[in-house]
Amino acid sequence: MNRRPKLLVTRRVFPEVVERLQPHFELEGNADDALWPREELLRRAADRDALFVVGSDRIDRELLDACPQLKIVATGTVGYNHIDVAACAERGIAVTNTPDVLTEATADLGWALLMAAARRLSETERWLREGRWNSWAFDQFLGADVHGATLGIVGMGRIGSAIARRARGFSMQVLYHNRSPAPNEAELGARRVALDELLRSADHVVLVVPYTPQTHHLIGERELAMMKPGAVLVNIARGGIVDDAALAKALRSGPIGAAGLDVYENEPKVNPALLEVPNVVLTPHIGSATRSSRLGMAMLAAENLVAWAGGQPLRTPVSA
Ligand code: 8YV
Repeated sequence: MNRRPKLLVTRRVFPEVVERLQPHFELEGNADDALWPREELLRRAADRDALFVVGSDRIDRELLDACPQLKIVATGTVGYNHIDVAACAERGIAVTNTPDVLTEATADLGWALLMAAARRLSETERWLREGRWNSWAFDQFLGADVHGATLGIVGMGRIGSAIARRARGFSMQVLYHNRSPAPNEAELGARRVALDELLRSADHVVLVVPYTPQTHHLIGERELAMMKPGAVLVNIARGGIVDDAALAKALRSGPIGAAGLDVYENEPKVNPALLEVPNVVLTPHIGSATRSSRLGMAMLAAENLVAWAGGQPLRTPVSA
């Protein structure tokens, strides 16, 4: 290619990331961070060699058909369930993601949600702000212990491992469910069990598996019914792994005690039934939202694109 390749960056990115990309590409960005309707994305992407996308951009066969020149899709996220990787591979289109740079920040948020849900932080703060705090009582707002409890981690990848490491500081037993044994299980002091056993034995459960057809509604009515009385469920992975309607029901009728959610089935819409239950802490998909982490993600996507433009090996390719 004699000309600079054409790149579309679908969302506003940090100025230093634009600077990194600019010399290598004919760049179209989205400085206003406008939410483009699907047709606009298809239209803007149509003549592009490269795309820098995020989780809300669906990269499917329809989009690929509309982009005959496309050679690389770099997503500024670690999850890539929004990309049809097999369809990209068939067409020789490379795909890259952003592992590692968000691991610790996302594990921190998982931990924050666990603590907040177990100790009823959102619920009690709302109550305090409403001016309802008149007296103290021994049995007021009793929550669940986190320290010394058994933690169940579903998905023992990078983020699962980072959560398990934190659990040691809270003297917790760690169970995990994963397709294959984690190579670091001895170091983490974690024991691999079947999902049903994990749900029955863990005091608290954190979900960190990728979203795939196999993990769709992995946690539904049946699984929620198996959980321990008062247990906390945290989802920092993807909406759709939990059946949100079933969860809202279980939060009302038990046995689980509370939940902490960062992701939802129809993001950014939240199931109204979840908004009505007091014992759930809700955050708007902020797992990776620290400056260092988000800058790291955007820069890693840019580094992949620059490597591609220079004919160098990709930094973090995704394989079909
Ligand atoms: C992103 C995430 O913030 O990287 C991922 O897969 O879920 C988050 O870190 C989000 O996907 C932005 O689209």
